[in-house]
Amino acid sequence: MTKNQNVLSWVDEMIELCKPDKVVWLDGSQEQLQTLRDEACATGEMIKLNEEKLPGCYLHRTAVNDVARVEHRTFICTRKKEDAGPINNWEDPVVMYDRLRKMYDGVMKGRTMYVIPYCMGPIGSKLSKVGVELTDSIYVVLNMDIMTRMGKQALEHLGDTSNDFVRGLHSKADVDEEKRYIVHFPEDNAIWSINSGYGGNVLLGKKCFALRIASYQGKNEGWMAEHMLILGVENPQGETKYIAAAFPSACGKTNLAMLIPPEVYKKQGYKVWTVGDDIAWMRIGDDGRLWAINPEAGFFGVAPGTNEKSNPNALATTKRGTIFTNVAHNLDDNTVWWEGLDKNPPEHAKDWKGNDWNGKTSTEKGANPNSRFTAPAKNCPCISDKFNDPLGVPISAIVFGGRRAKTAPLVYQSRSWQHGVFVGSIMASETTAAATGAVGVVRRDPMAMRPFCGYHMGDYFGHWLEMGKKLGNKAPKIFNVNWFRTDDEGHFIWPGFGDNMRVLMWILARCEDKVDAVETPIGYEPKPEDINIEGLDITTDTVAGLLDVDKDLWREESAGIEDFYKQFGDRLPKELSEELETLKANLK
Ligand code: SAT
Ligand code: MN
Repeated sequence: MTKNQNVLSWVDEMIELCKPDKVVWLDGSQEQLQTLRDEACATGEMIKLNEEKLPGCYLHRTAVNDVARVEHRTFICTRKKEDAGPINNWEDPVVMYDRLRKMYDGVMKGRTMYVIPYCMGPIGSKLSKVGVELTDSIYVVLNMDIMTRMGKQALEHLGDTSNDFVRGLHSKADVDEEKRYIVHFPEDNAIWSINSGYGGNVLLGKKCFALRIASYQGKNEGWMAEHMLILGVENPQGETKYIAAAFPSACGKTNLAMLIPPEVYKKQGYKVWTVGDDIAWMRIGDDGRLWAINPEAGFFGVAPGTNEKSNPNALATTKRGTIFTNVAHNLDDNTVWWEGLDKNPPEHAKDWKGNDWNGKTSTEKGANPNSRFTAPAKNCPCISDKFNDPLGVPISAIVFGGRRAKTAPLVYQSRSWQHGVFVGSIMASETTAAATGAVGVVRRDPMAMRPFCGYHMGDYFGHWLEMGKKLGNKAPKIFNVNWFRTDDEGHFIWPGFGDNMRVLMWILARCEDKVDAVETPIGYEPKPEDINIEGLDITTDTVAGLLDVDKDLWREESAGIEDFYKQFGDRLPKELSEELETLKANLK
């Protein structure tokens, strides 16, 4: 399928190591994929769902011990320890290769090795990059088919001589969590993953390549790989402005990316278009502005809570050609169900573990809280017509956000790019089910990249500052939002979902200099009356409350930031310490 010797000799080397019985190169053809789907159904790896109700859809269950990313078993193996930074797990690459080689030795005996060439980003785009994943899992092959542009086209994009591709090796091995490793060798363009079958650990194009390896490449090559959705807001005159927004996993990126405008905006003719829901690759274009592509071709979205009201576009996207993972299986009509889909759980069902489950009487959950759908972007009713554009889209605003019950206001704007980098660097959020570990604990998650930055986080902040210098006055404006403030009873105050557009409208008005702001100790905020609440049953006073900056809480916050910053030592850019000093002074 290719004459590229770099690819061929590396695949040969890995065959020699893993010793598969058979090797199959994925060409991307429907015939080949259908053969694999049929085979996965025959072995029980996947279940074919109701062809009338969910055409081309399948259900898969992972091992019970294998339902989320494993941050404590994820490594960045740079030659020098300090290059991985204080937040990443590190091991000497020589030691790690040695340890892993022993584990991969003969691991595919009796199995087939699938060779998946794939392209992250539109075929033919200068922003796109190629990877090759070797795996012994058909589930991985079929997910990669949805999430990337895969097959022959990717090898054609790479060409016959290039060596610029990411070498990904994956084996489920025994799915032994004690021996699970998700390992990145950024200096070798390589990812080795073993003993998992869960999405973020094994779909190597996604977090492993498109964030960890790509963030490292971006630093060296002068571009950015970010954990961001990309959406376009089209005004009634037909002009579209694009926003990139970073939120930690399972904090609503997919919902924001696909939002349905509230009636006030819909009736005026506003529309929202989705470019991406998880990852943005951004470069400075010939015009000096920041341009972004979504490197992925599908959505790997959280199923629970997705419904006709919260995200009708995502729901529509999952109606065909979708793989569901760890949701409940409705045996009456061979469809799927998850908590928050509707108020009518099936009585005759299997839960995500495959046990008999009655949704009406059981106290157990039917779907795992981190159950997922893998759905083709082209199914999405609001997919942007720029989705496949090799140039990407120009970004007007960058938005950071997290899940914070108090502290962070509904929205504020940074005073400058430098201050914006500070705002991103101090992001904090309550943890979710997307990674193993306790849920609901506040942790610092700079730019939502804490689990995904492939090098020293201090250098990463430095790279952001560099990009700002290059962008100059063409830099996007930077904002922070928080949809998750709660009242004394713990209820969310802001309605969220589609109504978040009301905040995006203020953000875009700021980018176009069409609305004033008030200066606060933490940055610029809207006047409460400038957030449009027409049609909502909250008042301007509620908005004022949501915008309130509690100086005591922020003084605690700045102490927390100071602590957090300490670990970066002299690799923390001095600009950020200056910003922290300014914040402390403003709070006096
Ligand atoms: O599991 S993934 O890492 O692919 C999804 C996420 O956690 O954002
Ligand atoms: Mn994500």
